[in-house]
Amino acid sequence: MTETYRNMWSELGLNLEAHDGLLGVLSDAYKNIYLSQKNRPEGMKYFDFVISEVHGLRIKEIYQAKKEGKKVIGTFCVYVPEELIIASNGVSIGLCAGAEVGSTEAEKYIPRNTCALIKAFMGFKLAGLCPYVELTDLIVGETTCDGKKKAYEIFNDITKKVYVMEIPNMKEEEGKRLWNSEVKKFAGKLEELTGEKLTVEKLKAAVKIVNEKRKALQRLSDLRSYSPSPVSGLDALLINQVSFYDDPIRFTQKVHELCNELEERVKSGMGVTEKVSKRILLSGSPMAIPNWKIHSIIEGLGAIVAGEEACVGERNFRTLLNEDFTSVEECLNSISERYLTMDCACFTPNKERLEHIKDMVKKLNIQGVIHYSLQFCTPYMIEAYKVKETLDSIGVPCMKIETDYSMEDAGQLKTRIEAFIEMIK
Ligand code: BJ8
Repeated sequence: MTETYRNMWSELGLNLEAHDGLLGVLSDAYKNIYLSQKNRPEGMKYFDFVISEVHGLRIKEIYQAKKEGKKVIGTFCVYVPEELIIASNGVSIGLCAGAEVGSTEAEKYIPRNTCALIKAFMGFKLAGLCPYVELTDLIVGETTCDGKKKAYEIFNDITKKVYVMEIPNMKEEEGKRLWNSEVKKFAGKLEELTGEKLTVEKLKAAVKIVNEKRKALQRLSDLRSYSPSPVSGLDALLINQVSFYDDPIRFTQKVHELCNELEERVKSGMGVTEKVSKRILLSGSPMAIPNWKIHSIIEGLGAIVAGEEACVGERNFRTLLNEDFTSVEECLNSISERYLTMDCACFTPNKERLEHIKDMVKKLNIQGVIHYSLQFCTPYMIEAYKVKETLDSIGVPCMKIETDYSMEDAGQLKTRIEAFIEMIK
């Protein structure tokens, strides 16, 4: 990949030497963690290809779209309505990063004890490693956690293209009104940026595209409820990560192709693991690509991750958007309602999340929950208490871990997770 795309990366202003290093590390990690898995479905070949071209072909496609006049909108949060970006003829790209590279650069601007996800998105940009950031015309931030909202101020000084949506902390009437007006303001911002007037037809087409993507991910999630699971948690996590930057129509088709194969596996009782594998739900902070750390530890110990109660997971596709609107206003109202059904720990109170976790435990036949917080991610670290309390009340074992993107604690985590898995009945 390196030679073919060198000119493009150079045009985008990447630090070629550091970027070569990053691709080398990514490719080695992928071989060790993904390609070494046994009995993978054929349908995963497409996603392997996507990863092998993560800074190649997909960047070329987006670059081409941009040359043809499309605007590229980068996002960091599942509260940013993708439908509006697509309806404005834009390309929506998730910019969260899940690797430690660039942290030293980031720490020149933000404290060392900031969550790894924030350090990574700052670090990727500052170290000249992210072609996606360079392609964006607008970067949409949001007032979720304190770390993100303050980091966006600095990120805007660096990139000059950050727009922030105000997300309420509570879901009372005032909060709903605020969010509704933020959705409308964002729609106006997109119209101004792209020169595309939003119409009912454009919105209907965009809502359908995003709903179809959600339905495909829901289908994949349902198939993971079987034991033995027809697909590994690692592979399902990868698909969810890819959902944030692949072309949505092609992605949906490829997920369905994979699901057709998984259904055949289920019919014949074929799984990626033996029937006895213990079934784990991972719940908590988002796992941005290429953060595969906890899944690889759990599955390396012979258990299976059967679901992710997270933004890179169920939170992103749990709820569809109502398609029966007849005006732009109605559509924007539906968008604002749908997005507020999500249950990020940044909200208070956040009882829905506890109910959703119980639902997932039941639907996916979960035997134990690992609550995962990125270090310094206060909302999830604190909400872990209520998650554990809820799971204790229904007799489901729950273990809390706090970690970051480094592998320094991998040995210690492995020991703790192994003991947890052994203790699960
Ligand atoms: S909806 S989880 S994507 S805000 S940056 S909260 S890890 S300390 S990403 Fe998030 Fe939207 Fe919520 Fe989901 Fe913690 Fe880090 Fe903050 Fe983070």
